[in-house]
Parts: sequence; C-alpha cells; structure tokens
Amino acid sequence: MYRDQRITVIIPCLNEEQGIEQVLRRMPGFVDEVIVVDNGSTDRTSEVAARFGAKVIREEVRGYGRAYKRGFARATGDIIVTLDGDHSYPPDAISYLLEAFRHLEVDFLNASRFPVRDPKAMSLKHKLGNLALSLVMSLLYLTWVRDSQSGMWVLRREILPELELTSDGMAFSEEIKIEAIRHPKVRFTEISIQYSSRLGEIKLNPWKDGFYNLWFLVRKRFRRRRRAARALAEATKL
Ligand SMILES: Nc1nc2c(ncn2[C@@H]2O[C@H](COP(=O)(O)OP(=O)(O)OP(=O)(O)O)[C@@H](O)[C@H]2O)c(=O)[nH]1
Ligand SMILES: [Mg+2]
Repeated sequence: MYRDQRITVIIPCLNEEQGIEQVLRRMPGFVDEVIVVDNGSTDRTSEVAARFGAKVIREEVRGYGRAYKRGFARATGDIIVTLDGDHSYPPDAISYLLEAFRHLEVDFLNASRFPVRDPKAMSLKHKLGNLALSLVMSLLYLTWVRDSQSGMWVLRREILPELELTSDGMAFSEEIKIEAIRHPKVRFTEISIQYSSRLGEIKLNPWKDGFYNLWFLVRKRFRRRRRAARALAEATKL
C-alpha cells in the first residue's frame, strides 16, 4: 500500500533471468503485487521470478504488447507501475514516481529516460531513434512527449477500459501514451528518471521496431481521423 492505494507492478519478460532477479531484489516493500508476464521464455525467468516473490503468469504468444495486455487483465491494484525485466529502469524510483503522480494529480505518468546520464546506458543510434520517434509523436499529437518509447509508467487501473490498445508488439509503449494523451478525461504528464544499461541480451530489433513504430504513429493518427471523417459524412448525409 502506498498512501491507501494498492500498488501493482507489471514486468514483461522474455528471457530475462539475469535482470529480473536484480529488479525483484530492489522492489520496494510497499508494493502489494508484482506480476511478471513470462512471454515464452526459454531460460529460467519464471523460476527466478517466483523465487523472488512475483506472481508469474505466462503469455505464450510473443510480443511486448501481448504481454502487457495479459498482465493488465490480472492486475488488482488501484495504481499500476510498469518497467522492463532487464534492470534498466530503477525500481527504487517507484516511490518518487508515485509521489509525483499524486502531487501532479495525473492519471498517467510517463517516466522519461532523458537526459541519459550513464553514457553506457543507451547507444547514439538508440538516442537518435528515440528522439526522432518522440518528435514525430509530439508533432502528430500536439503534446510534447520527451520519451515516447519509455517502458516505465504509472497509471490508474480504472483508466484502462477507456484506452483502445491495439498493438501487440513494441508499438504498445507509444500507443498507451497516445491513448492517454487523447482521452479527454485522462491527465497525462512526464518526469525524468535515471536509466542504466540493461542486463542480458537486448530483445528490441532497432531498425525493424523503429521503423514499424514510426509507421504505427502515423497510421494511428490518420486512421482515427478517417473514421471520424466518415462518421461526420454519415451524419451530414441527411
Ligand atoms: N522485444 C520484446 N520484448 C519483450 C517481449 N516480451 C516481453 N518482453 C520484455 O519487454 C521488455 C522490453 O524489451 P527490451 O529488449 O528491454 O527493449 P528496450 O527496453 O527497448 O531495449 P533496451 O534499451 O535494451 O532495454 C523486456 O523486459 C523484455 O524482456 C517480446 O515479445 N518482445
Ligand atoms: Mg529494456
């Protein structure tokens, strides 16, 4: 419990036996529920996560978005906090994020990895890719988002049914932010955290995921519009 709110932490994992142990070791005591979504790992991720007190659920179909959707369906807390299983996001920043979430009176808080202080944490290629994606997203959706690809968020569980989450892959991270930004009743903001280099092997495919995420941003922006335009055309037909 954190200030009368039940806290659920959700961690999607694909072969993160090294990272998940460190993440769970550093999990603050006030967290009520830790859900590790094992996305078909072939290593000891599930055993390690269970040994360190997490509720382990499996999602056999691969995909970052798939894993989150499975985890969200099982979460019971009032507030959900997310992070990767690779120990790149700081579990000890959870109290700081929850305090900011409360003080800023928001429903969705994005933890930005920028500015990156540890030079080893992110390659120049990833920095530029992240910058490009965040710039495009900010322009398309008319809200300044410094880190559209961050995997650490704090959100109120009750907003989830309001969000239209279609992506099963890496684009899920930007999609959940877009949905939060566009929803008239969801208050969105962003603050910085410290990002470190991951443990274990990277699962992201930088070029493929990067270009796909760019395409997804644009498609989502105009698809809705087309639907809205069609609805307007229908409505004005008479
Ligand atoms: N890419 C990918 N990640 C998955 C999948 N299922 C779960 N994950 C987890 O989602 C998190 C994000 O993947 P990462 O490889 O860390 O991607 P990233 O954070 O963009 O890249 P890093 O900067 O290397 O951490 C990790 O905890 C993965 O284990 C999946 O099907 N694909
Ligand atoms: Mg990661």
